[in-house]
Amino acid sequence: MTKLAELMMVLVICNLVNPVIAYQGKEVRRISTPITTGGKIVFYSYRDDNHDIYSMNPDGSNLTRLTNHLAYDADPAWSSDGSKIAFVSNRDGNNEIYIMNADGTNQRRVANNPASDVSPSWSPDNTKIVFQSIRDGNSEIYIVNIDGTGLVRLTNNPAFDILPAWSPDGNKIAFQSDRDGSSRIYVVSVDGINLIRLSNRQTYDGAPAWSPDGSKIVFYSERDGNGEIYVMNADGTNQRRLTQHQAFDRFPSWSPDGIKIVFASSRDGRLDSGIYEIYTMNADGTHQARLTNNDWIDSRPKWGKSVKP
Ligand SMILES: [Ca+2]
Ligand SMILES: [Ca+2]
Ligand SMILES: [Ca+2]
Ligand SMILES: [Ca+2]
Repeated sequence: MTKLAELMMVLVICNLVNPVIAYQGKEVRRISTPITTGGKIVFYSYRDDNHDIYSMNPDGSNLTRLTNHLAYDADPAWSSDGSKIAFVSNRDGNNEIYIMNADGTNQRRVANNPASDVSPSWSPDNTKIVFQSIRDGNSEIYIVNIDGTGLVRLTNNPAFDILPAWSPDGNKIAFQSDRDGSSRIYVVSVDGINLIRLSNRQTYDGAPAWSPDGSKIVFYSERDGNGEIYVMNADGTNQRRLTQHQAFDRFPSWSPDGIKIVFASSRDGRLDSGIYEIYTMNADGTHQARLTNNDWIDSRPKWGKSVKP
């Protein structure tokens, strides 16, 4: 066997069993990363009569409780590199944005304001967080540095401006607003200009989430009579339904490789109970599968990247 063939065999075995292997006294690292659906899914759960943040593998295994506090802990959001999670807690008296490591350690408050601050989403460079707050009298979208400095208000409208999502290219924020009557989805530049409305239905649209390449937005809509997950191009064209169930299907989030979408649904026999479970499906709506199964609310799932060692 030639040296090259021997090396190739080592690399193949290395890819199958272990990312790092010794070859002739030197460390050989894998040369390609296999396609996966990414890292863990983070969500909040009301199990044990207490809102807390949990993570699990994309198949529902390895459930891990990340917060363990008597306060309300919810709205988790992965940093773009999968190393940290932003979340909401009222442990210090009212809803604030907090950050923790992916394993739940080092929980710390980003800012402090007597108003309710919720629904964080990270900038792609992980230096800022966009969130919603009622600190100026009604719900508006704000951006803040993760050390709590540099607060900027992005919207200024008496309507409910909520559920912001930072675009993967860093330039835009998608959000939900009822400023034109019914709730619809808008995109605005991070400097607050170039506001564009992406949906024109009179029914309720909301909860936008970007595809990893920024070309599409997945969202929630009640246009067909009950809450379903829809997808559209990032310019608002080609809107189409992904779920079709009489229960509520909401809060979609794309997997980092773009192949799957995680969402919350009240299907499975609890149609009016408001008991949501976490589900995944392929990005075209096929292969819907339940990940959680209990008598408590599990909701607001977000799919994170694998942290590179
Ligand atoms: Ca809690
Ligand atoms: Ca607050
Ligand atoms: Ca507003
Ligand atoms: Ca439905």
